Amino acid sequence: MRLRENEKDFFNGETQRDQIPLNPPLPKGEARIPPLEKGGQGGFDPLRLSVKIKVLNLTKITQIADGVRSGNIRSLAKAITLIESRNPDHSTDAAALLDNLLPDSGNSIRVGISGVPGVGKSTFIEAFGMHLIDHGHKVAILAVDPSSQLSGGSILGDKTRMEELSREQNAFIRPSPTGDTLGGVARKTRETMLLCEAAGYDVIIVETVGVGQSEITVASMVDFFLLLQLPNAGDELQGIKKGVMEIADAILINKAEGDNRPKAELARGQYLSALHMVKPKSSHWQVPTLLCSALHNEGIGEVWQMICAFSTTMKKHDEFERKRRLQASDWMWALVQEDLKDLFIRNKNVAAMLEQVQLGVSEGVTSPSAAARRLLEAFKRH
Ligand SMILES: Nc1nc2c(ncn2[C@@H]2O[C@H](COP(=O)(O)OP(=O)(O)OP(=O)(O)O)[C@@H](O)[C@H]2O)c(=O)[nH]1
Ligand SMILES: [Mg+2]
Repeated sequence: MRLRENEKDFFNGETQRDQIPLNPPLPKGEARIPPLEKGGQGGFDPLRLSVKIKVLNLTKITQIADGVRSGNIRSLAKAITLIESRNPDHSTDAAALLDNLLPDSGNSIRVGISGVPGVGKSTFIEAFGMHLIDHGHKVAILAVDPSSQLSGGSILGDKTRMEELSREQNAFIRPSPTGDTLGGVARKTRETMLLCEAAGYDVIIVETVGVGQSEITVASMVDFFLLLQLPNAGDELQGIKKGVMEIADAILINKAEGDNRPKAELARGQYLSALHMVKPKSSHWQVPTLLCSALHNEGIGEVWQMICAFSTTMKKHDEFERKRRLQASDWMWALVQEDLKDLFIRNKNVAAMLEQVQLGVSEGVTSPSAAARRLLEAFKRH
């Protein structure tokens, strides 16, 4: 793994001077349980469990956290860079920073937005974001971009389609981080979301392309999931996946202007009847289908009103916080799973036999269950 320039030494050589040992050295071979993060948002590297001693640049962390809390953009950008860093030496600092800011996070509505390429996500976010800013909100736009795994860069959060918004002081647009796995990308986005909340952004938009697992991942980190669709639903409802209908809190048909309007109305009817077949996520929320034209700035205010109505209803029935608590604990388990797998693969007993065992399974010589047992035995021996 090659580290980016800013991942090498986050504190530009000041680390040595300000280092404050947090913990006394451990007896050889003993592991220390890292500090528990309220809300289980992850951030520490389990591979470091066996590392003898943790040093933390507390002064710097406190400075950055204070800067974030006061809404300073440079501090926020610095905090995100630290969170996104792939340098294992930064993971303890990143976790400490998150811990510091966690009590100030959460005061927002988190909105996930998805839809196929070209449906108008960027155009909608530009119009929607401007509407929110006009109404006194501070908006952060983040992205979970599955393609960034391949391209190493972001195609989302593109500032060209969000020209006006990107010039706004009360808007913060952060392109998708790069990562080796979707889980890795989502982990950073989720943590960045908490930083933005601590910085005073009260509407967090998480955008993703409607491809595969990324929608499910985004839905698992937001309060409200909005699915953008095109007006020409047709018989097959654009091949819309049932799974996606199940996670949507609303369907928004974009480009519903001019000649497209009747088609959009027709599509709305089709979605409404399709939605009847889907088990509702909450007995207090009937998933609505709305029409808008992001390009012509029509129907945008209605979307915000609907999200506010959702938030009020969910809070009234105590579902808002309950969902967040569930999401946080699911997230913790997802991180545990991911990190355990990592730990497993890197275990030297496992690594020594992995290739051979895997070959045995693929050639039908060893059964998967026997292979799994052998690997786990080897792991436990360590
Ligand atoms: N007629 C019409 N065109 C729109 C509307 N919204 C977006 N478009 C156009 O549709 C095209 C795609 O819009 P984008 O906002 O880039 O779509 P996107 O979903 O962000 O696309 P990707 O970033 O590729 O996933 C652009 O040419 C927009 O101008 C709308 O409400 N009406
Ligand atoms: Mg776009």
